[in-house]
Amino acid sequence: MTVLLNTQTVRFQDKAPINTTLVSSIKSFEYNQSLFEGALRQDKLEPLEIFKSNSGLSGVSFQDSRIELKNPSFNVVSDAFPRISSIHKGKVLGVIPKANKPKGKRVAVLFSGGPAAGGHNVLIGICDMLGKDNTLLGVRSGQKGLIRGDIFEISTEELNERRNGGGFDFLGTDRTKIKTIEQMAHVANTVKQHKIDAIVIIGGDDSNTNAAVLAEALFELNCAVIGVPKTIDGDLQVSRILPISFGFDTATKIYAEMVGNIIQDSVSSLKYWHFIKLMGRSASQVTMEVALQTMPAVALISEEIAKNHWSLNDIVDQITSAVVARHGTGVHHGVVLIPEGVIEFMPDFTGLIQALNEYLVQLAPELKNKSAEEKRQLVIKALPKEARIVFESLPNEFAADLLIDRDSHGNLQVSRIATEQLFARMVEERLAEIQADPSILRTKLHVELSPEAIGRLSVFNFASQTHFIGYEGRCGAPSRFDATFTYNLGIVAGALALEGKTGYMAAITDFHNGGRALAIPLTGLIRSELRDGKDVFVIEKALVDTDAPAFDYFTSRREEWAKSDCFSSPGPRQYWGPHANQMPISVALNQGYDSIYYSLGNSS
Ligand code: FBP
Repeated sequence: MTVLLNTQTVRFQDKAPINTTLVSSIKSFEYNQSLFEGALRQDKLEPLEIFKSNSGLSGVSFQDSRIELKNPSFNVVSDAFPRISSIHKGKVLGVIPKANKPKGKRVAVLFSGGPAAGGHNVLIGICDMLGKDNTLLGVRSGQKGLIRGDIFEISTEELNERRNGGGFDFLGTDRTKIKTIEQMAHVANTVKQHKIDAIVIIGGDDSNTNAAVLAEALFELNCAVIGVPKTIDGDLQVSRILPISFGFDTATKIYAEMVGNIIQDSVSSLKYWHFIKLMGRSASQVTMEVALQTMPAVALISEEIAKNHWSLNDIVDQITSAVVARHGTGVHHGVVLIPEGVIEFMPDFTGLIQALNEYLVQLAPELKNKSAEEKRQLVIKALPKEARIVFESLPNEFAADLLIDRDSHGNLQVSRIATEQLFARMVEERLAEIQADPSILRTKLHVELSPEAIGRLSVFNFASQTHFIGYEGRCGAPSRFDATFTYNLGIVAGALALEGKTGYMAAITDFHNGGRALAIPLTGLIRSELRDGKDVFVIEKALVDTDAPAFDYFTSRREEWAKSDCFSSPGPRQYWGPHANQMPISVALNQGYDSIYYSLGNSS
């Protein structure tokens, strides 16, 4: 017998008139002003003690902090950046208050690269430091806007509407890199036309490298260029002087909330293994932090994979071992965290990706307008033997993912590679192999199971769900940490601009101890790398340090996390209440702090 469910539309016969008071409060949410956002707009931003004065923010001057950066590329960098290098001399600057601020300066600001939470507070920090006697200009659409001269004057009112708000929507952002002489000439024109004294570039490692290039090029025009460290990836860090970039805390808190919810679902539904890829580009900083916050069954760390030369098959075996071991104790669910850039770190893929990067440029005209399969065949023919073997062993859809266009910096767009699906599928296949031949367990996976457990495994129906969590975390409202951090980064950047200090990146450190403002010379961070016989300048990405305390702690706990469901669900980020001042766990561990609560300014 088939039972059909009758459905009906519930009708309000005695429809009440819409309440006008209710309507006006709902309408007030339009244009991004939810109740939550409205409350955030009212929240005060706290400057570090050193910037406080009776009338607005105190002016500051920059002085030698006695911290010196040793750059192994010193000679090459000095030759390429002679003007700014001769001023920087590798010295990190600290700040001291001074009575008066310069007047009449015009400072332009732009966002560059992917969005990160807190960008608007950087603008507020700059604006507050400039005060009424100077002018803040906004550049639309990143460095592209600088080339086009797409610039407008920013008002305090416009900024206040975005206080503590997420996103980069006020100015927009993009990934244009200023590299040609022609582009540089356009920028010089913009500087002259708008009488710009300083440009603040809010960006990641590539954008800050570009900031140094601009600082050198605009030196004669007396236009200072200043960087602000932004990226959710957490790969722009400088040991004790810049523990983290802004945006990382908010993104990892959002991801940790989502992962915590998924783990909670998995221990409730009792049937799925969830494979979750987390954004963060090459470095596994994001995955490490989310793992420390949520304690999943498995978390892959790309840097460890590279260090141990683990191949794709090794990793599949490791995950399968965890699945089998948990199955042996009656647990048929779990969560695997996968860093976005993991494939770049597997030795069998490194050569393939390098070869593909090269051939995709060389073969570009031939590949144009070809179908996916035609492209695959052309690439197979061009690849050297070892890379070809790996490429041909991949499922078709995954191989096609590897052929997508590179970004403007020539990077593989790892966010578009479906590694979470690849791992889920390969673990399923490996389990099927084991079910067909249980001796693999001992010979390949080195797992000993009782005959009874093997019997149960033979009827195990492995079910997986895959997720990619990334864009969800870049534009949320900044966590309390990021809100305060970004405001103060803006203040430092504003002060650097007023003082005409060119080629520096604003930094805040000592999060546990009131905060300390610093200015890092970009020429101390830039390294030269030989690529295709040419010197290329880069700020090296800060990857997960497998000798650092955060990684040590992670490895000391992960077996426990794999065995049992001792997970943690951190919930939404806190804005008010006792735990609003939590900073990233990996930062607290690596910096050697004694608490996970930060104190910046008066916030404690
Ligand atoms: P930035 O390094 O510019 O901050 O960008 C970070 C990031 O969010 C990465 O984690 C991710 O791989 C990439 O941007 C995605 O870029 P896009 O926004 O161009 O899709």
